[in-house]
Amino acid sequence: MPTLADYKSQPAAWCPHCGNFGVLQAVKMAMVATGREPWQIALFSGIGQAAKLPQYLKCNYFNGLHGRAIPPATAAKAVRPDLTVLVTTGDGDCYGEGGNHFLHALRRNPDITVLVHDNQVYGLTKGQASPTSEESFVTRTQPTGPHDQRFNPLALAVLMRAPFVARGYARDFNHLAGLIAQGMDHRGLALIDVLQPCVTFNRLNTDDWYEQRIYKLGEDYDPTDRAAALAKAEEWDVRIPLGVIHRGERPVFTDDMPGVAGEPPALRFRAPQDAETLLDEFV
Ligand SMILES: Cc1ncc(C[n+]2csc(CCOP(=O)(O)OP(=O)(O)O)c2C)c(N)n1
Ligand SMILES: [Mg+2]
Repeated sequence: MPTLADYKSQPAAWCPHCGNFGVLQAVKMAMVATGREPWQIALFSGIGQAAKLPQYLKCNYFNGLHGRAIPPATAAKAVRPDLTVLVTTGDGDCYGEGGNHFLHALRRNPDITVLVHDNQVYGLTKGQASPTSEESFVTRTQPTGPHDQRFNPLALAVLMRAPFVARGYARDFNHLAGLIAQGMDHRGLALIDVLQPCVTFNRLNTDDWYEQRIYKLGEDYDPTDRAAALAKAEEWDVRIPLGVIHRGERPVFTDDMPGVAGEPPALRFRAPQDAETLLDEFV
C-alpha cells in the first residue's frame, strides 16, 4: 500500500500559508486513501502557481503551455486507460487562457479529473483579475474592477451534464481529499473547483471571506437531481456550498473507439523493431 512518503518530492516554492499547500496535501491523501501508487498516476498542468503542483509530487507528469493541460491529458487517458489522469490547473489557466479546451472537454467527456485551484486571481503574474474574480476586485491593472461578470464553471458543467461536479476548500484538505478520491473513481470528466486563498495577491477573498460563506452539503442533498444541482451551483454571494454538487452518468470519450479497446495503445509497441515491422507493411 502506498504511503504519503512515497509521494514526497522537492519543497514547494509557494508563499508561506498559500492555499496551494492544502491542495497538494489533499491530492497526496486521495492517492493514498484509494491505494494508488505514484506510477499509476499521470498529472497534467499548464502554467501558473497552481500548475506547479506536479513538480512537488513524485509521479508521472507533463507540464505544458498555459491553458493547454486538458488536451494532452485527454490523449494520455485514451492511450493509457490504465493510468489515473488528473489535470492540476488554475482559474486563469483553465477558465481563461484554456477556456476553449474546458468548454470542449465538457462536451467530450474524457475520463479525467480536472482540479482547479480557484484563487480568483492570476497569482503567478502578480495579481490581475481572472474569469472568477469578483466584479468588485480592484487590481493594479483593473483599478475600477474587471467589469466582466464572474464566470460560473460549476453551473456550466452541470448544464453540460458533466458527470461529476464538486467544490472543495483548500484549507479543509480532509474534505477535499474525499472529493478528489470520489472524482478519480467516477467514470468520465470530474470537475473539482477548489476555493484557494491567495495570501499575497487576493486580499478580498481571504480565509475569513470564504469561511463566512462556505457550508457543506448535507445528507439530504441529492446530487443526481440536475435541476437542484444547477440551483446549488448558482449559490455564491451569501452562502457557498461545498461537496458533490452533481453526479450523473454519460458516455465517455473513448467508449465508441474500437482502436483503444484492449491492451493500452501506448503499450502495444514496446521495441523500436516493432515499429519497423509495422512500417514494412507499407513499403
Ligand atoms: C500564452 C500565455 N499567455 C499568458 C501567459 C502569462 N501567464 C502565466 S501564468 C498566467 C495566469 C495564471 O493564473 P492562474 O491559472 O489562475 O494561476 P495561479 O498563478 O493563480 O495559480 C498568465 C496570464 C503565459 N505564460 N502564456
Ligand atoms: Mg489563479
